[in-house]
Amino acid sequence: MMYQYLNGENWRHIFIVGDLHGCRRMLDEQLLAHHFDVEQDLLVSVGDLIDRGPDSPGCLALLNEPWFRSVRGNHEEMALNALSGGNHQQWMRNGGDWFYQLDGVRMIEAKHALNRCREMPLILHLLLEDQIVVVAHADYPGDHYAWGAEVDCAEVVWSRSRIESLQKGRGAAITGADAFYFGHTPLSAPLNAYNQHFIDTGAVFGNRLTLVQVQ
Ligand SMILES: [Mn+2]
Repeated sequence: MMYQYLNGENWRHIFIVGDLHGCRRMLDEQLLAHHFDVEQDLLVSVGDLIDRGPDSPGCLALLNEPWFRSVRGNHEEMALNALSGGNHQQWMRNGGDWFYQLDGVRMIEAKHALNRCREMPLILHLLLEDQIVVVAHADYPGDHYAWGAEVDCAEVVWSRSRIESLQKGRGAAITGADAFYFGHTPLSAPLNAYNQHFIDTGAVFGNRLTLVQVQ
């Protein structure tokens, strides 16, 4: 599934969180600090739940929570490739080593949890009262967004061309939606330019985990 549609009416507050990379405890602290209520609120992740940090299984467990949604990051993509008999080396070299160090039962559990990542959409379309918010891991390729439009999946989870242009002072709004939230590139502070918000603030590298409230 490439696109998933969410209607904000179903929740009180909606937050978007940057790349978790196994930092479950940091997330729980942030949720407390923001008075997140699992009965009424929704948390949306920009993807990369796993790898590099201390608790990838704890972050994968979020996929079982009714108050949680996530798009697919390149780390989920690498894990799914490896589990389908693809490239184990690529995932291991990029922080997937935690999986290979698990003992038998825990590895089987992790495999089940990782398989749930197959259901993750690449793009989340959030319909809020006064705006359309789009969430994807690395980029929405193209200068116009349209629900259901065919886009290059690899670019959605991997591309850094848009943020690199923005960092050089060359950017432009993406039409067709009001705001776009991306992760993927660790920054010292969120980068907000035009209608784009890059919110991976390198939690796993000892910096901060960014949580943004959009409703
Ligand atoms: Mn990434």
